Order: sequence, then structure tokens, then C-alpha cells
Amino acid sequence: MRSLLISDKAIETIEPGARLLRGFAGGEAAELVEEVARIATLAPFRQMVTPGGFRMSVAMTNCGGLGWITDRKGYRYEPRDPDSGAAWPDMPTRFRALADRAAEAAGFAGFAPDSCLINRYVHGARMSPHQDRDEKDFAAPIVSVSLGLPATFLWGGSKRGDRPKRFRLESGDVVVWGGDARLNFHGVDTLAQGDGTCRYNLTFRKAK
Ligand code: MD6
Ligand code: FE
Repeated sequence: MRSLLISDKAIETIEPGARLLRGFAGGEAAELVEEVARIATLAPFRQMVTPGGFRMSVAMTNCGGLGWITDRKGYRYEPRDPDSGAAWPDMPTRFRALADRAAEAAGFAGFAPDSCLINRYVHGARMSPHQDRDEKDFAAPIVSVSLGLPATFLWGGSKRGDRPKRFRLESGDVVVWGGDARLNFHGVDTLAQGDGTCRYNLTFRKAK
């Protein structure tokens, strides 16, 4: 793995188009978690159902102009929270600024996310390998921020069957990917018990 130093932080290249910025958000993790709590008072976390009828172990909410949802009808982005009928909470300025800085540091200047999916993992929750392909435009990268308990990230290839590499993601770590890696399979291994109650993941996307 190659490493270079930008403003005191190591940027690791997982593969072309995919970068891991360890500790990039570490200095503001507490403030980010406070914003998550505030968003959750407006749009509570909920465990959604997949089109196949399975309830996800990860609880989700969103902020920004569009939110990612799943139900029996499919995966999609919606401008409103289906549980309340209200628009998703605004994307906090701090979120947007962090996503822009991280994208730029990883080589994707000009990222303009219109959606932030917020995942909450408690002990035992996991996300099976998937591709992120519900966005209109795969030219934009995805910026993913880990907060709270550590997790093992599974980084696969372009085919579902490719054996994934495993990365430990700690609070404050940011993963950015796009370009040739934009449609790689990825997931999160079952969250272990730890020193805290949960892991949050903020995933910024350009959905429209
Ligand atoms: C997670 N992340 O880290 C799940 N998708 O909780 C994702 O599914 C993901 O981290 C696309 C890009 C970055 C991600
Ligand atoms: Fe994903």
C-alpha cells in the first residue's frame, strides 16, 4: 500500500480510485456525532426492509436533499422521509465541508453531494457486500466517514465473488472512492462488542 503525507495525515491508496484517509475527521468526531443525534430527533433511525423482505440489521436515516431508502418496492432516493412525509433534515454545514475536503484530498475536487446516508451499527449488525449503484452519475465519488466503535470494512472487487480485503476502520477514518473503483463490492463485517454503544457511518453521495 502506498502512503503519502498531506497535512500531517497518511493517505493510503487501497487501489486506484479508492483511498483511506486515517483520522481525517478525528478532530471533529464529537461534533459530528452531536449532529447525528440532532438529525435523529427529526428523522429517527429505522431498520428498513429490503426488496426481498429482510429487515436490515443496520438502522438508517438521512440528511440532505435526497435520502436513500429501501422497502418492498426497491432501493431508491427520495426527497422525503417515508415515515413522516417531511423533507429530510438539511445537511449540516460541517458535514458538507468535511465531505468536500475529504474528496479533494483524495483527488476528487468539486464533489457536490446532495445526499448523506447515516448508518448506525450496534453489536451484531453487519452490511453484506453490495455495490452502490442507485445514483444517477457514477462520475462522482462516495465519501464515507466512520464514527464511534471500530469496524472491519470488506473491500471486494468488481465481481460479487471476488474475495474481499479487510480493513479496520476507526472513529474519524474516511474512505473515498470513485473512478475505476466506483462500483466495487464492499460491506461491513459483524460489529463486535466494544467500548461504546455503536458505530455510525456517514456516506455522502451525489445521487442526482
Ligand atoms: C459502512 N458503507 O461503512 C457502509 N458504500 O457502514 C458503505 O456501504 C459504503 O462506506 C459506498 C461507499 C462507501 C461506503
Ligand atoms: Fe455502500
